[in-house]
Amino acid sequence: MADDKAKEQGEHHKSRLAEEEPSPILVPRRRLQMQSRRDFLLYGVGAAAVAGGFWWLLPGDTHSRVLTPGQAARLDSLEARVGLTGGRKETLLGRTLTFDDDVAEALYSPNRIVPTYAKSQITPNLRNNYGGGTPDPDYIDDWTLTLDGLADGKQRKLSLHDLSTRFGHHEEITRLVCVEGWSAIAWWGGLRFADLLRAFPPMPGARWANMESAVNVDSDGNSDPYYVSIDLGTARHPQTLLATHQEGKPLGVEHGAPMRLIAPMKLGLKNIKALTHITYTVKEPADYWNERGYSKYDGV
Ligand SMILES: Nc1nc2c(c(=O)[nH]1)N[C@H]1C(S)=C(S)[C@@H](COP(=O)(O)O)O[C@H]1N2
Ligand SMILES: [Mo]
Repeated sequence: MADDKAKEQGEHHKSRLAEEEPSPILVPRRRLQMQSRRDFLLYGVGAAAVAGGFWWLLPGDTHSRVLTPGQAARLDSLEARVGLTGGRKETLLGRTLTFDDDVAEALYSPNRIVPTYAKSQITPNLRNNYGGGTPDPDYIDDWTLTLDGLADGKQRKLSLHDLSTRFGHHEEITRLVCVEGWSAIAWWGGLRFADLLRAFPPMPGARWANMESAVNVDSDGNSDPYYVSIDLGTARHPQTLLATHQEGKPLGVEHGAPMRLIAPMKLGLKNIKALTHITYTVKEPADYWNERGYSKYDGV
């Protein structure tokens, strides 16, 4: 099912490329890059942004030929949101502050499968990229995962034992991409976020999972909770794990023991370590790095 979808996306991608042979594609691309708040992030979503930028220069009926109905609908609503119609489309490109995030999100397919790798391709010595300091491992023994924003209105606290006995274990070898300019292939194991969502459904209307690490510390060792959010489509993605293992062993403190998010279709900064709380929300929550000037969509 997911494979078919990926194949279908591939076909669409091909036909889109075929239509994009003409040179005008370069114009919106440069414009998008100039107007981006962070050119280097656009590099990651470049293909989507280029497709999105070129998109508005095509006659309307092309929409239904190169995109899936879902993508076309999301683009239509995006056009409506930023007030783009007919001849004004080109001149208005990029005027919206969150333009790159919006285009990336509109073109995002929740079923796109990211590449996986062989064990021989694993990057040795995965970097510990705690932005502040690595927390004192004392927290691990009493760790629980707290869930809020659930359909039954109750708060749930789950132990590592609850989580690892109740849900199936999945492994994947994927690439972790850091916005600072490095990436690494790493081997993870854990439960699927989708399985947790099925067992403890979010409240009606919820679209986001806000995740927090209450044990995160700054470079002086003082408490500095880390928080990021992902949309529930990304949370339900089959490659999105609540990882408990790395290299076949329980996670070490430096990589987020006892549980971290692995969402390989998102930048490393979304892959929160030492996860302690998940809250489902209707409105998009704030992100630690987004509040400090980075993007919030953060696709790779
Ligand atoms: N709690 C917490 N999670 C975090 C971070 C952090 O500073 N604190 N850094 C993020 C960033 S920027 C990256 S690139 C990845 C790195 O994962 P690693 O340290 O396992 O290589 O963790 C992410 N998760
Ligand atoms: Mo990162």
